[in-house]
Amino acid sequence: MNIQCHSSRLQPETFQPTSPRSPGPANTSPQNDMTYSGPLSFSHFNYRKCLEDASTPFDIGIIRFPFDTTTSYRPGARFGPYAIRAGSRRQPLGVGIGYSLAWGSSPSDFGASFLDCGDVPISPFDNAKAIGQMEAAYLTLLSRPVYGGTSEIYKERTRAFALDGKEHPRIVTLGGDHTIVLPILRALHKVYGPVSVIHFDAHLDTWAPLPGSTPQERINHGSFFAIAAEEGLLTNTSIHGGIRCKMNGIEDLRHDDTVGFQVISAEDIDDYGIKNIIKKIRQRIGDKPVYLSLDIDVVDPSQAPASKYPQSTIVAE
Ligand SMILES: [Mn+2]
Repeated sequence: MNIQCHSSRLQPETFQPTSPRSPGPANTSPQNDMTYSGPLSFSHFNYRKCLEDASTPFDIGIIRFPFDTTTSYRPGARFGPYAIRAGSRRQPLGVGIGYSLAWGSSPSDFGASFLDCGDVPISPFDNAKAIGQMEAAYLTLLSRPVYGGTSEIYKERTRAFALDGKEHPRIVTLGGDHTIVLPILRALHKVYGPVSVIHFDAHLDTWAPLPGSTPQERINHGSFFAIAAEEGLLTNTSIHGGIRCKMNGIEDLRHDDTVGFQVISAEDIDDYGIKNIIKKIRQRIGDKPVYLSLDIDVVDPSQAPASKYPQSTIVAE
C-alpha cells in the first residue's frame, strides 16, 4: 500500500473494544487519534502546506479554496472546506480504512498516494486577485512531480493527455463558491489544453454576463463556464447532470449549447435511470481528458440545506 500514513494516526485496533490497547487508560503510547480527534485533515490523510513545502510528493492532492465573494444568493461557502474536512473525519481513508462493499475495493488498492495540501490564501476583498491566487495555487500543485504509485494504466493515460507528455498529479478541490472552477480550468488548460466537463448541478452556470457588466461582474458563480468557453478552455463536448433551475426561456439552453454542454435534467435521471445516464455521459465525453465538477445544490436542499443556491428537487415547486 502506497498511502503514506503516520503510525501515530488512528489504528484499526482502536475500533476493537475488546483489544487490550483500547481504551488504554494508563498507557498513552502510541498516542493514537480517534475518528473524532487529531489534526483536521481531509479523511485523516497526511497534511502539508504544499504551496510552501514541496517535500512530500503525492499522486492525488486535496486543496481547499475558501472563497465565496462571487455568489448572488447566500454567501458563506468560504467555510465549506473546513466543514467538509470536519465531516470527512468519520471516513478515515488516510489510515487505509476505505474498503467499500459496493466497489469491492478501497481507494488505497489503486496504489496512489494522497496528501491534504491545505488551504489557499485567497483575498476576500478583490475577486480578480482571488481568482489569480487560485489559478497560481492549482497550477503549482498540478506541476509537481508525482509520487508515482498509480497503476501503469493511469500513468499512460495522464501522460498521453498532457501537453508535455509527463504524468501530473490529480487535484481534488474543496470549495468555495462555484466560480473556483474558472481558475482551475485556466490551470488545467496550461497542462492539458481544452478539457471536457462533467458538471453535476441544479443550475447551468453558463449564463452570458449581463450587458453593461464590469470586468469583475462578468465573472460570477452563474457565468464562469461561459467565460471559460470564451477563453477557449473547453472542448465542445461537456455535459450537465441534475439541471432543474428556472430559466429565462429556451434562449438560456440555446446559449448553453454554444458553451459546449448537453443537458441531463433532474427529471431525466428519474425517467431513464442511473445506468442509462452513466452510458449517456460516457458517450458524450468519450476518451478525452475531463474535469468533474459537483455543486452541492445538485442534491435536494433537505440533504444540504446550507447550499449557496438551494433548488428543490420537487418538480411542482
Ligand atoms: Mn448550482
